[in-house]
Amino acid sequence: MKAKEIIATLEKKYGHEKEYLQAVHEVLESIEDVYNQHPEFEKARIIERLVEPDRIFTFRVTWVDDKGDVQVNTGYRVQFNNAIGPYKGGLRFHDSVNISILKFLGFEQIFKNALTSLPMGGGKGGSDFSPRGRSANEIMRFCQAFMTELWHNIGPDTDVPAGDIGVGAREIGYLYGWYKKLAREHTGVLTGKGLTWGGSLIRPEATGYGGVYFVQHMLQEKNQGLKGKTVSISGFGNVAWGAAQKATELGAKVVTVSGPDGYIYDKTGLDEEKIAFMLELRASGNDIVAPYADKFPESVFYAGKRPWEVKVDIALPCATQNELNGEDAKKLIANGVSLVAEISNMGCTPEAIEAFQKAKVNFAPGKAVNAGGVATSGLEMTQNAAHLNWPAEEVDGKLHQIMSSIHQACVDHGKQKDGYINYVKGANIAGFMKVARAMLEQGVV
Ligand code: 2IT
Repeated sequence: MKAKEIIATLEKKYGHEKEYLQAVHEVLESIEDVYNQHPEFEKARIIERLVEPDRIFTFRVTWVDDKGDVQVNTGYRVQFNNAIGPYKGGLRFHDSVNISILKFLGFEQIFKNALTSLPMGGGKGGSDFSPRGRSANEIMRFCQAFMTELWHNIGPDTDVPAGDIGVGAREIGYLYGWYKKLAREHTGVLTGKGLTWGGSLIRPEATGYGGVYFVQHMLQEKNQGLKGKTVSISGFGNVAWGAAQKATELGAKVVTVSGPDGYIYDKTGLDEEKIAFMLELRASGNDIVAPYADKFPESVFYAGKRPWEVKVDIALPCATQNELNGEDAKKLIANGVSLVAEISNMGCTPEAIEAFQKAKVNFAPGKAVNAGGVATSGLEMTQNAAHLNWPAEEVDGKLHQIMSSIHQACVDHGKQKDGYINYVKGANIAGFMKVARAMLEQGVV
């Protein structure tokens, strides 16, 4: 395989899909050497098959808003690869959603899911509908219209969607209710369900918790710990709050949160009361953060800015793709950052990653760091299939184990001669090898 040639072919075909090309580029660059040591991969055209989704569904979603006006959105499901298990991955509801973003997310999901060691393939879906500013009734009608189109293409052994940006417990509830009505089956077809109807304890906080457990391992590798470290976090959605809570619990000081309106710098650090305030603000349908500074006068709100200009030991992007660019990386490095871990998917641009690696900053990519979310979805699937519920300690214990084994896989495949751990390379190689071998064993399909 020549990574450059494959990328050139994809650029010709999908030149406008920049996030998808970015994600493919990163993986191919990492695995090229290992791939070329396996002529059987080349013979079976593993990489050409892997970069193209198995299939993509696109559908119109029509619904009526509270004013009685008809609204039209586009829905998608990308079934990317099911070599090691049913397609698995979230649904994103946000006005920025397009096919490039969902293909990048679906592609990343293949390797992330492989890293969890659980039997899950890669998929992703969503819509250009944004729940922000919509009433609960509007969201319900949208979810029902969306599921009317999607339901016959998913199933507990076929494709199991979950949440992502804009899809939390409320949306999963509406989607599940409508699936159940259409399929006449109460089955584990979605994850992130409510606790009384098949959901798993720890799933809501799992992405953030898992991310912080991964960071603990990165620190341990250098004989360090989280205690006393200052941490900047971006966002305050499904992912950031779990990260903020766990990092705080383990003795770190989280000094930023952010939203579409700007960021908050709180030099005294988040605590339980502040996290509860942010969760309430979110539950009211707001993802802005400015009210935090009104409530807690020791903090400052910076309108329209991102938190990467703050001097910290650890930076954790938790919001969305490409939210930390080369310039941000330079600022963090100049301010002496020692560890950056993406909890968002592809949170850093290629320029930012290159800058961190050049400066030997301990850096790890989303597909390893945030895999605890989908791993706990996998644990929810196991509980559903066995018709039982595990206690929180059992789920959390398994999550710990999984994050530790992902970290070890990254070290095994990414440790360089000088001792620097290239987690990007490690994660990509470990995830890829598992999927490639499964594809090879299953023949040309
Ligand atoms: O990006 C992700 O891994 C998720 N949004 C979670 C996917 C899942 O199926 O739990």
